[in-house]
Amino acid sequence: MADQQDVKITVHWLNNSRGQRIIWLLEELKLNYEIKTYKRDQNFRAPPELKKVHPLGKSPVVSIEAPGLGQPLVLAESGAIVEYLYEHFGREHIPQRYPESKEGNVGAETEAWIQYRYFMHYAESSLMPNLLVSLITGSIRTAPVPFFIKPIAKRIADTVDEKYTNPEIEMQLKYLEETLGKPPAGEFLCGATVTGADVMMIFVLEGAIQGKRLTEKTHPRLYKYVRHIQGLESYKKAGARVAEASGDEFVPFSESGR
Ligand SMILES: N[C@@H](CCC(=O)N[C@@H](CS)C(=O)NCC(=O)O)C(=O)O
Repeated sequence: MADQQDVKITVHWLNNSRGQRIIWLLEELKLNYEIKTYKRDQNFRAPPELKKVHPLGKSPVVSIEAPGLGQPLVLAESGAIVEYLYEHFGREHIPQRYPESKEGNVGAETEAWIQYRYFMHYAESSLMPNLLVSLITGSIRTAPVPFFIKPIAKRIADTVDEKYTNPEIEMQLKYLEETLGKPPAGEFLCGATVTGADVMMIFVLEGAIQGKRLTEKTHPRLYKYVRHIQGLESYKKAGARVAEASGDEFVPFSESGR
């Protein structure tokens, strides 16, 4: 495993974004890093400068400078960044994949590793898209359209939510609530320590709290889990670092109002 000496990590962080995942992870791994901040415009989009770092102009993006590299290595997509950082600087925090003497056997993977791999992908591929649909239907309802269009727009948004978004989000949160209540989950999703699965899931669950889909009453385990993570020293330090870098008070995504 690499130690960080001579490796410079820069996180391109956008306010109210998945970029916070990476800052939390870097604090968990106790790595040194710099933050370059970007501010969303009035349409909640990233500013064009982010496209100079990566063509899609999304956050998070991480650039890594290391001896022997002519150009910084630019990594995008939070799951890919999380995996890269763990593989180089935190391999011991990835759940063990195989039990002793079963190395490489199909189906012999540990429950913790299977859960870890699953949630690394699930966060962005299954839960997040539904919260995004919910955001879109919400903005259709409040769109500045002529008054005679408003009831039609509302009807379309309500139908999408009734037929798809609401039951889908409810089903997934119920599943997560149950998953957190049994092994291999423990204090965290894959057991007793933070893994990439938690790093990926926290932002999405914070989004569900913000959208009032997840409350202490409806999903007590999930709610407690989010608040527990938000109380960790590493999470608080991550908040303090972005506050310092951005000049704005850090507000967790769950309470950010957007
Ligand atoms: N699946 C990507 C999503 C990246 C993404 O969409 N980031 C949002 C912030 S959470 C963004 O940059 N939005 C601004 C924009 O698209 O203009 C990831 O996990 O990194």
